[in-house]
Amino acid sequence: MIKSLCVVGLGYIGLPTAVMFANHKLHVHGVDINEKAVKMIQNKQLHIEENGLQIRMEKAIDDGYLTAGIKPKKADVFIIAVPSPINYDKTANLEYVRQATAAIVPYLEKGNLVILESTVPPKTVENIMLPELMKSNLELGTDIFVSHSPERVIPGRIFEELINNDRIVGGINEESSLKTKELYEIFVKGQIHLTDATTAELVKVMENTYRDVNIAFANELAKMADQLEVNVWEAIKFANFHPRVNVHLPGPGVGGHCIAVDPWFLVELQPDLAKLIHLSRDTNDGMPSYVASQVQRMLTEQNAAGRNIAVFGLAFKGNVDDMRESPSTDVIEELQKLDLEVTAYDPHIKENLHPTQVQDMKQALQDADLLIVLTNHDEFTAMDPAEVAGYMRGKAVYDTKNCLDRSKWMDAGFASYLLGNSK
Ligand code: SAJ
Repeated sequence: MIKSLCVVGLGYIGLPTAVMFANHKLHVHGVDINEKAVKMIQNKQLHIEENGLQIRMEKAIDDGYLTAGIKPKKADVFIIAVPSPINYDKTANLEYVRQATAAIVPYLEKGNLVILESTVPPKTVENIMLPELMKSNLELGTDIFVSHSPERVIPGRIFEELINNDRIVGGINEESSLKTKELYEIFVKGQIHLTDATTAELVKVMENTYRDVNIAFANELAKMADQLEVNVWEAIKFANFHPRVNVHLPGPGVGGHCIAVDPWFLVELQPDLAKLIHLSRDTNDGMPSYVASQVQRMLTEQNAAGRNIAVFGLAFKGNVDDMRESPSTDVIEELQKLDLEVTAYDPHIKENLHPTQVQDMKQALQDADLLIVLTNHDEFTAMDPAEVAGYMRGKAVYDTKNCLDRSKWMDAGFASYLLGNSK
């Protein structure tokens, strides 16, 4: 019977997972090296935003099922949910995973289960975790059990997806898989599929890579459609009516800490084989420069009075407050390389996290010769073109997410451009 849990890493995945188990009456101790985050949690404050997290965390703490600290404690089960980013040279940084594994070794006892939830390159459990766990002098697979069960939730809907998504469990042996399944069955309503650790590692990375390759395909089609003067959004919509076709959507690039990162794990592991994957990464990473070159073309076409660009959208996708790996940062850099003057605005990023950022929409639009929309926030879709026109110098708008109603903008006198439609 599992009674206690130690969760290492209290970020976007670890904290909701810890809270979820605590809400199901398991005694959970959460651990993080970030002392400020730990203090905040101890005071029932959140250091990350997630729907439903505040109320669930308060209940877990008030009921006495959740504690937080900077050091692990003995428990029946250890879950590791730490970051696994890429370095500047696109190689995997597995230091957090190694350090978190090393940190729990002194607390391990016979019968314990250790689960890695972080997304990692195939063979990480085998090559990084197991050598650390062996230092406990406990027999792997008989004294202690080990598995990889990658998180697959989307920020904003974490609790819903934690409960309802299917889960992959890859143990180092069958007993490890079965014990992990028993744990997640406490709250998971989706199916739990059992496999080995390396397969589970590949499955998770494969899912995000599938999306990246598919988006690269859509981006390539968008560039082709620009030249063909076809509306790619309409073409994709029609193609997707076919029962076996699911083309994703183009955009100014791919952001976030998952889809723009995980394919590199495969490229690093098998560079001679992961050719399509590498090309897709390069295609998506090339979108900011393509978008900037289009802006340049539009300014010339419009005989623009100046070179001021209002950039709307700094978050990596619509309706989130997360700027990690956002393509907007790259678009701005590319615009600046063309000697364009950028003022950026994002109603979801409430602190100025970018040097070009202002908090006021009117200020961002002041004297702008062109407005470019990079993120499909609801606030942008709802903008009134007549009001926007009142603040700008030029009347040109470039929508890279197909989130504006073009006829409304044209009625308000705008030259309305759309990525993947040339015009
Ligand atoms: N994007 C496009 N075109 C599309 C879809 C997305 O350009 O058709 C862009 C978005 O604008 C954004 C980026 O891709 O910049 C990534 O956004 P996303 O919504 O596709 O994914 P994430 O990064 O928020 O979450 C993904 C999810 N993975 C899959 O859907 C396969 C999530 O389930 C994972 O748990 C998460 O990665 C993770 O943690 O790995």
